[in-house]
Amino acid sequence: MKLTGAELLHLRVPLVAPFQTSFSTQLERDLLLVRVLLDDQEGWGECVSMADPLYSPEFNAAAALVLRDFLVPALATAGDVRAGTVAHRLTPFKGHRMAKAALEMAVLDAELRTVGMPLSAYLGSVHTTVPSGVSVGIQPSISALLETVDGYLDDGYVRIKLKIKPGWDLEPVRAVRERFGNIPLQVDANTAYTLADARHLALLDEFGLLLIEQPLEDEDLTQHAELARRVATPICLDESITSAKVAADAIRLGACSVVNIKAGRVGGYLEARRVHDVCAAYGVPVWCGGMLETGLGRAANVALAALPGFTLTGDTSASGRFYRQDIVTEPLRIQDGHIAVPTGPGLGVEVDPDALAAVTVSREWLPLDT
Ligand code: OSB
Ligand code: MG
Repeated sequence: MKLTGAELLHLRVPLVAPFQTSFSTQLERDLLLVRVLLDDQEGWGECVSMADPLYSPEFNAAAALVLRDFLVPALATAGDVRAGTVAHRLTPFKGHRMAKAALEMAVLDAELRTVGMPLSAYLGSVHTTVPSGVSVGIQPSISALLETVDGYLDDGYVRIKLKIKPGWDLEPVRAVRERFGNIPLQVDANTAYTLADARHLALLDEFGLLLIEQPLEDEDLTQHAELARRVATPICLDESITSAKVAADAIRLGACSVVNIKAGRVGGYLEARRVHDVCAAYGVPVWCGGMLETGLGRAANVALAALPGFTLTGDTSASGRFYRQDIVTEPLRIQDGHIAVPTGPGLGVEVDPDALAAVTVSREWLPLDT
């Protein structure tokens, strides 16, 4: 198929409540979407980068630039464009995995719609629903935290993840354990600690957490391996895992015993499947992370999370966890603690033009021959 059009959309979507992590407090999702036309069949991609380079080196303005100046022109001159070869076409350009992932996702959506195949079937998914976990931001107080967690448990979420940072770690975990007992519970530090904190992090061991996610910096694989020897709680990597190769290295080094897979972080859903395959070969459980996606990215994540190696509950929450008004016509809903895997062709969800217009800051057609 031929790339006959590509459009970038910049959105600002209000969040239902502020989302605080060790690296930022967000009140809205500043978001980049990619819309492609392949032989005039539309496809949508969602870029997981944020407005600022605080979670990853990528950020929205840079992703827009690299898509406009390099990635989209490379596909436009490639002749036949197929999802399975997009990553190969973009290999000459270093890094920028989130931007590449968004473009590949849009091509996947368009291609699968032309053949009537759901993304889940293309990826090899084996489940029709996936369990739904929720990521709970850092709260202004312990009482606010307990109230927030209580609300999510009421909604039916089957696993709680608490964001932690130095000064907000033992106390919130203890409070949640004391109040809610032995619920499936894990924590995410988003690189906020150093190896010097090993003894402190080992104090989390008594709480029986499922895992500690990304305690140290992205590039600290050896230090994570050292930390893993000093704490009993399993170490899970998020930011560090940028490809299937890095996942293999991290596992071989003993840097992690669990992997969080985010398609955007590794360059797309096809590389995400390879990360899943590598982890499965090593017997390492994986789960699907989230990046405050709208229904588009959420639908694709749920399809990915339905692969057989996703044996841990992911941050695959309902649209309503972050957004009062999603941009898709059928927002993803939690039912009995699970989210249904979309069954329609491509992403299996449709953009609601009015809802999209209400949060769109700008749209730009990209030149295809520069
Ligand atoms: O580290 O998993 C993370 C959100 C933005 C950036 C990084 C992370 C997160 C989350 C929320 O934890 C995941 C979600 O539910 O979308
Ligand atoms: Mg994380």
